[in-house]
Amino acid sequence: DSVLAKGKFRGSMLGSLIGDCMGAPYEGEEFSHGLKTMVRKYFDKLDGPYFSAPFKPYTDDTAMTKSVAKCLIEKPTPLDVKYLAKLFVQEYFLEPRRGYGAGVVEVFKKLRKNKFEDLQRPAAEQFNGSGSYGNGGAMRVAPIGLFFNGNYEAMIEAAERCTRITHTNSLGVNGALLQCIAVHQSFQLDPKEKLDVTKFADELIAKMEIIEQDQSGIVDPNEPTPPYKEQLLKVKELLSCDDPNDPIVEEEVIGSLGNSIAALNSVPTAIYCFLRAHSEIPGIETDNAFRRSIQFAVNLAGDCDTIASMTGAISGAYFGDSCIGETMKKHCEYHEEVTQLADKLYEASLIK
Ligand code: F2R
Ligand code: MG
Ligand code: MG
Ligand code: MG
Repeated sequence: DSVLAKGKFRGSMLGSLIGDCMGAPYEGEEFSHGLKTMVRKYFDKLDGPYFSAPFKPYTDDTAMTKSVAKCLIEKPTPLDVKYLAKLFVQEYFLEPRRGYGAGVVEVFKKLRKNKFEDLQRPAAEQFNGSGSYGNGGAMRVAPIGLFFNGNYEAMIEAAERCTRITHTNSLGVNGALLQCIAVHQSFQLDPKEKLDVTKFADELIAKMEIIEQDQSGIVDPNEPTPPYKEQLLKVKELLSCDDPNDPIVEEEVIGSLGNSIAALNSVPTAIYCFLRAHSEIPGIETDNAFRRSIQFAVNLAGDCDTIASMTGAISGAYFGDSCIGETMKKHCEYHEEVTQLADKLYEASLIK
């Protein structure tokens, strides 16, 4: 049991690192069949024997995830948001060229200027006061989904407080909550039992229904379906109509769910990649469902470092680290440190 849990912490943390490193070279590209072929060659090579090559560098996704894990390890509960904000800012000014979002840098500068006395205002002022709806909250949330297993309420509260340091738009916040819940659900499942993908999606829908209702107050039957619930219904729809003779292709996923930096158009996409990879995908020759999920996410292009990173976090929390190919792992910058962080996070989660 503890071996399984420890492997799941490593799997999820390494999965998010690998997705980031593997997707980063293609971030911002448009989907094309040429790109998909390039991605296939790249994954095939990294599934073979070890060869020496420069590291694939990680980006802001991993830089911020590291800080969240560090904060939970050093100052377990309740989440110390002031300390976490300092870690984010410190990390940014140490290595500003990790591909951070264009807006979030403003938050870091304001936090540093106000000496972390006001943690709320800088994020709230973003985008003329509407707050960021980017996926920056979701991309770093996995450690929280792992750490708080067994305490759902505390997990949701910590994920929301972690996100609000930089993102206050309800789409940015709820996207982070959805990603956190997906990691948490995966963590709790036994990878030896066959995954019921419809049930997994239904459980996410039920939880998001409560979260999205809380904000709008009373439910009016004439109200439109709330945004995340609507996206998750599309995830189910895509999963259910996947006919092996006419498989769902990348263009359909991009057209239906999206592949952008908006949390609404990337978190449900990552969940789809994880669930879809439980069956074979044409053009991805592997028996390894973990690899399949990340490769499919990278194929989507667009914000594929982040979508693949979020997919890897969910997949790794389900399968554990035993599913991760050694060569692929060893080509990612910081993989040893991430393994150590995952182990420390696991230890901290036992004594919280
Ligand atoms: N920033 C990137 N990729 C761009 C290119 C990087 C390049 N490779 C390089 O090296 O320079 N990737 C990273 O950013 C995403 C996470 O972003 P985050 O943390 O959410 O940042 P931000 O700035 O808050 O939001 C991102 C953009 O979304 C738009 N946006 C958000 N809310 C908005 C609103 N209310 N109104 C209008 N626009 C809004 C803005 O364009 C923001 O800049 C990840 O992909 C990560 O990998
Ligand atoms: Mg990035
Ligand atoms: Mg089709
Ligand atoms: Mg990205």
